Amino acid sequence: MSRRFVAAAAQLGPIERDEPRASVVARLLALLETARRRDVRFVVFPELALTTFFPRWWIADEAELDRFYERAMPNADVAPLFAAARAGGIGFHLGYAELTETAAGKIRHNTAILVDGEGRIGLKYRKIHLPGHREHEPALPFQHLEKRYFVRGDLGFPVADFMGGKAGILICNDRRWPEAFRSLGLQGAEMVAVGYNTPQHYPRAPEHDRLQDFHNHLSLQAGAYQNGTYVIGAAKAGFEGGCELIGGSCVVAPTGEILAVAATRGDELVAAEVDLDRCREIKANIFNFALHRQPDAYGLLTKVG
Ligand code: CDV
Repeated sequence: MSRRFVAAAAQLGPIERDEPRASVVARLLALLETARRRDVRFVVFPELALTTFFPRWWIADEAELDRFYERAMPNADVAPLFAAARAGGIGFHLGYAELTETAAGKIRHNTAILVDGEGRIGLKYRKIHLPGHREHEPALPFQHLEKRYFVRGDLGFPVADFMGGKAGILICNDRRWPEAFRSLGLQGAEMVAVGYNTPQHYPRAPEHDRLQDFHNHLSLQAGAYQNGTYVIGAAKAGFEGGCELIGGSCVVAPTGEILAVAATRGDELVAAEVDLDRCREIKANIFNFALHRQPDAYGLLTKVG
């Protein structure tokens, strides 16, 4: 498989709380069709791409909460997406809420997968950095209950052979943590998919509202450059459930340069050519880990407590 192809972030505009899966999947299919027409081989959909960003609401009714989770992947709702990707030979990244039934009860993860052009799941990741809070905080303009609705991912930061190179996944808040990106970089990642739902307004530090787009690109670009990898960041954007989400979906080169960026906060395909061999420009030089890293001096990074 060629290591040179067109990749794209498939930004989504708002998904309202009552929007049925079938309608969301139809939107994903429309983006996939645009990708096919533009000869795109790999498409990155956002974090929790099948539903609204439900952690913004306190949901006391368990049946109502369960409605936002997938119990199997693929399943009947997303089967048309897998079929279209297979028909077009297009790989994709999909974020979704995952529910696993165990003898001990329900386990909930914020999950994302990479699916190859033949419709096979090649990598699964469960979000490790879960932001927000566990309890209802009615004084806030909206909740961020990821710490309540998900448990920490238990799959580490895996990388897989994918699309002729090595690929990994981070989910939203993970992108702000250099250790998360470096964990993928240390395994040779050449392409990292990052889906996100980032509110424009951060109630605990509103002075940073004007910086949300800057901090998004700062994190994605630094992660790309410091690890010599392409990064494809896909937002859920726009006014969703009364909350404004940033856009800025982009494709970032291993040099840290943004190759393409969204012009809207709606459904939009943001495509750029990637050449995975270009990762070597960074990996073999300024960030040649074997030659220049000093891990024995970094003990504090893994000290617990
Ligand atoms: N979905 C997220 O992880 N959102 C966080 C917000 C809450 C700060 C983010 O890091 O963008």
